Order: sequence, then C-alpha cells, then structure tokens
Amino acid sequence: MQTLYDHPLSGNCHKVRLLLSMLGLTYRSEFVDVPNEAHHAPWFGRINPLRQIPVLEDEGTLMCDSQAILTYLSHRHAPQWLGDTPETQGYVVQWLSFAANEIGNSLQPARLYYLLGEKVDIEAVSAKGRRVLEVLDAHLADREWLAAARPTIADLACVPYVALAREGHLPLDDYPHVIAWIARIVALPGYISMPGLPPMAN
Ligand SMILES: N[C@@H](CCC(=O)N[C@@H](CS)C(=O)NCC(=O)O)C(=O)O
Repeated sequence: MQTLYDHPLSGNCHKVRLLLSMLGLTYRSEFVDVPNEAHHAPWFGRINPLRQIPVLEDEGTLMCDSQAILTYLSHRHAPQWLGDTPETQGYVVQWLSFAANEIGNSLQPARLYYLLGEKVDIEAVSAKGRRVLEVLDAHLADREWLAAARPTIADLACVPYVALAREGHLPLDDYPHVIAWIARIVALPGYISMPGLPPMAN
C-alpha cells in the first residue's frame, strides 16, 4: 500500500491524487498539517528534508515533489501519460517545469496570500499569474491538451493551481481556452475534485 503525505487543500498534493485516481491505484493518505507547521516536526524532516508535501512512499521508495511523483507513477504504471515520442516527452517536461516554476511562483502564492495570509508581493505574483494564464490560453487556442494529442501528466501538473486561480483573485473569465481545457480534464475518467475545483462531471 502506498502512502501519500498529503493535505486536502494542497494543489500540489492534488496533482498526485488526480493521477492515482485516474490510474485506479489505492493509497493511504497521511495528513500533514502544514498550515499548523506539522512539516517542521523532526519525523517529517526525515521524510523530506525540504519539508514540503506531497511525498509518496512506495515499497520503501520515498519520492518528493509532485512533478517527480507524477513521473515516477507513470513510469511504473502508465507510460502513456509521459508522451510517446521524443517531441511529446520533451514537451511534457517543459510543462512540468512550467508547473513547478511559473505556476508555482505565481498562482500558488497568490492563492496562499488570500487563503492563509502568507506574506508575498501580491502585485508581483498577480502580474506573473496573469502572464501564466495568457500563455496557457494562447497555447490551448488550437489544441486540446498541453503536450500531446492525449492528456499527459503535463495537464495534471498544471491544472490544479490554474483551476484554483479564482481563490488567488485571478478569475478565468478572460481565458476561454483555459476554461475549456479544465472542462476536458473534469470529463476524464477518474477525475476527482477538491475544495475550490469543479465537481466531478455526471
Ligand atoms: N515543488 C514542490 C512544491 C511543493 C509545495 O510547495 N508544497 C507546499 C504545500 S502545497 C508545502 O509543503 N509548503 C510548506 C513549505 O514550503 O514550508 C512540488 O511540486 O511538490
């Protein structure tokens, strides 16, 4: 049984929950109360010295970082989620980096500022967030998925904080292609929601 060190409001954890659900993999969720500093306890430092969730524990393997966990799970269980040509595999990594860097430094901290009062330069991260949404909307204007002709882990890595952007006071109304892409992900078999995300399609 795999263990996911997890928090229900974490978009990074949700990337992993989405793939686990879409692959039909069972796991145990170990709640880490990050807003109340549980990740600074000594036991968690032994799980992840960076003191971040998500972490996946799988038969003695500890895997930190949501992008790395998506890659690991796909290699183990469903390589079609990694792209199947050199080009699409490169594009997948490009969008995983975008999720970790551009999204992780804009939409994610904007949300934390409004939800938890985290100290960030809200003007700067909001401007970056709008740029991220513009880039995504333009990219999705003439394609269904970010990196290939089918959904890949690139889509799962990017979607949570994009779909949660409204919680960071960055509404999606001006980004119709992003809205349509989110709807396509919601319609995928195994999609699961979290607070702030669209509910499962009927
Ligand atoms: N690059 C990491 C970022 C993970 C991350 O930012 N996790 C947050 C929760 S969503 C966290 O644990 N924050 C605690 C901290 O950094 O002190 C990933 O993609 O997993």
